[in-house]
Amino acid sequence: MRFNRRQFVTASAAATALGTALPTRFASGQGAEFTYKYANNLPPSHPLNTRTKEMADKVRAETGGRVDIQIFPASQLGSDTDMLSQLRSGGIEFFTLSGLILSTLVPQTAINGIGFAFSDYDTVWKAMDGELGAFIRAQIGKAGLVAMDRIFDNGFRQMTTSTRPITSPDDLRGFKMRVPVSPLWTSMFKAFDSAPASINASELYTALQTKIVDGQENALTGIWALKLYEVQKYCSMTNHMWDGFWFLANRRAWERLPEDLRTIVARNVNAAAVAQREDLAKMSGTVQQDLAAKGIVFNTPKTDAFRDKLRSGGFYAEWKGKLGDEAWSLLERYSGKLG
Ligand code: X2X
Repeated sequence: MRFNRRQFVTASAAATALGTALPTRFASGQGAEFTYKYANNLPPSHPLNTRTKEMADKVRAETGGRVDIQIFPASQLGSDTDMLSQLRSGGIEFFTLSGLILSTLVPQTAINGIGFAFSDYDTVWKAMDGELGAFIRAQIGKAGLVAMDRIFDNGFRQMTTSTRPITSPDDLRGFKMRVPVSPLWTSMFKAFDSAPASINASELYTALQTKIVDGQENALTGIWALKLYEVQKYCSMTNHMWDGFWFLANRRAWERLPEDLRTIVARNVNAAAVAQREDLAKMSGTVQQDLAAKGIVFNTPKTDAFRDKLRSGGFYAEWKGKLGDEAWSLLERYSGKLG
């Protein structure tokens, strides 16, 4: 069939009129105007996933079904390294990633992981919801990605092993420690004189099970969700760094959303982050007992010696140089003087 121009214009006007008259569709996937993939590295049971699932439901309802966010948890779409590439190319539209791992692309996003910079959550949220977080998000923006305002909690990190408790930095000498793929993590565990191996979360359980490494470090909620108690015996409460997940969007995908839809997504993502932080705070009261019940043996080493080791090894001086004076003084505004 061939249309002349006049008929074509009439036909499309009719289609548009028909389109607006159609009933709102809530069905998942089909029918949504924007079907976006959101991927992450944690199991569905982790509050990061329960809260973002709620977020996706609210976004679907509030946009009248126009935005459908489909969640792919547990590294289903690949490792963090793979997912970061997919986010950049637009293969996935949303991704939550540790700032330390994102630093392979945007170096200054590692800053919140500087050893012993934060001593409590009050300071963490002041910094990350304040000027330090704003500075980091601006750096992310320059790399073609968009970071939502509120960072999700990944927690204060503790060290676990299958061999013996870590009681002092001496126990880390030569120790085969898994670290996520990130220059800061590697540098920190080198400063402890251990033998760090960069392994993505998707390979972590197997790496511990097959003894490629003897230990790893993660927050208690992560150790719980990833079932690392099945392949680890000891947990040493070092609180050596705090880490969070930035909720990232591919910029082109983000800008394809009309502004009113962007507002709905951003508001719900930020609300999910705040709720997820509260979930982790609540879990912190019970997760240690839960892990102990699974056979994990806890100890609480004095952390001064770990911090001294980083200081004497030049770790703080090195990272001040790498991150730059502006970033460093922003961090110290919250952490107090480091190094
Ligand atoms: O890979 C990890 O250890 C994890 C799950 O904590 C992060 O995403 C940084």
